[in-house]
Amino acid sequence: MQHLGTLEELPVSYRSGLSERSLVPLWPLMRDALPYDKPHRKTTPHVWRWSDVRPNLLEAGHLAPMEKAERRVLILANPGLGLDSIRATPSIFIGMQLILPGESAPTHKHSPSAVRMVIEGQGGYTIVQGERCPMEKGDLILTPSGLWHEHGHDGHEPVIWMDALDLPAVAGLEASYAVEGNIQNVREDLDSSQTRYRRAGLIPFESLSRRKTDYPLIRFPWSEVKESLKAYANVTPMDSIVQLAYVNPETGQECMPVLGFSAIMLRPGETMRPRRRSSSAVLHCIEGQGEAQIDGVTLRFEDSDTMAAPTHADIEVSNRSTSRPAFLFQVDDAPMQRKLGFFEEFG
Ligand code: 1HN
Repeated sequence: MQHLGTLEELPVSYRSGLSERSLVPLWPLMRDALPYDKPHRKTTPHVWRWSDVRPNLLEAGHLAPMEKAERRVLILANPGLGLDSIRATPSIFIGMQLILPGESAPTHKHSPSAVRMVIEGQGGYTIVQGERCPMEKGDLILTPSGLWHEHGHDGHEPVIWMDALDLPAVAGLEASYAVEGNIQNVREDLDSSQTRYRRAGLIPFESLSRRKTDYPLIRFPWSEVKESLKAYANVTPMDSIVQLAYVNPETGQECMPVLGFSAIMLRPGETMRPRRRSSSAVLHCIEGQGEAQIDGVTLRFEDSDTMAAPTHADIEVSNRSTSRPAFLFQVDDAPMQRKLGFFEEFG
């Protein structure tokens, strides 16, 4: 292996001359910038337990009135990246959001893209660009870059969901900003998952001859996803992973540009060993319990717990129940890595 020169080997006067001119020699930094074989990763395998998150979020309901919060969110900050960096992984922002009966969160739009995965409570809704999306447990609702969105709550108990955003990637490019908006006019018809895109494999005929819309389908109801996973599991051998990707029904490609979303079913007693990937990921347990091994770290999880996996991680996830399936929601940054040309799968 090549031995590269260090900063200390350079004359002090040369180094200070460089600094004064905002110049930096690469060769002492070369192995930091390009480590051999695997990236240096600060992100640590981590689990945020619902039993820790939930009471603190409910307390925020008393401490932070909506007028003072805009969005009442607790951020899942990866300890390896530091609390200030407000990232679950290098590219994924995860927050847990609480909205109380009668409250609303004002209309805005922003350059980062977001999704919501509903965790508990009934009567919540999100309006995305005039489309009213009911929020039931396990529903996935997209609020892509540049689309107006606001939240409301007609029910009687607290509603909580998980927000996943590509904020770290967008903010890293100094491109993150928001615009305030007015209350939206809501279209009368049901959301597109119940009307135009009621069933996989069927799309409005006229969309064959017009330019593809970026976000034809905004809401993916969990009832449909869960049934689809169970049906798929029936024809999938035990050594294969039962995993469905949330895609744009018109293009068949990932439904958002930066982050990818998928749902996994682990049958009773099943262990999945996905190939090692260059992408980082967040795994959220919608239902069930089990144990994950992420780069050798054992993380036990149950309902509504959320885990972070670094890039290039070795991952194994087991359903520890012998009678009930476990359902996981996965967020990863593979779509961005594919577009940038460096996504890899190993082994
Ligand atoms: C945001 O706009 C929402 O619209 C949720 O509900 C979480 C986290 C960071 C930045 C913007 C929302 C967010 C956010």
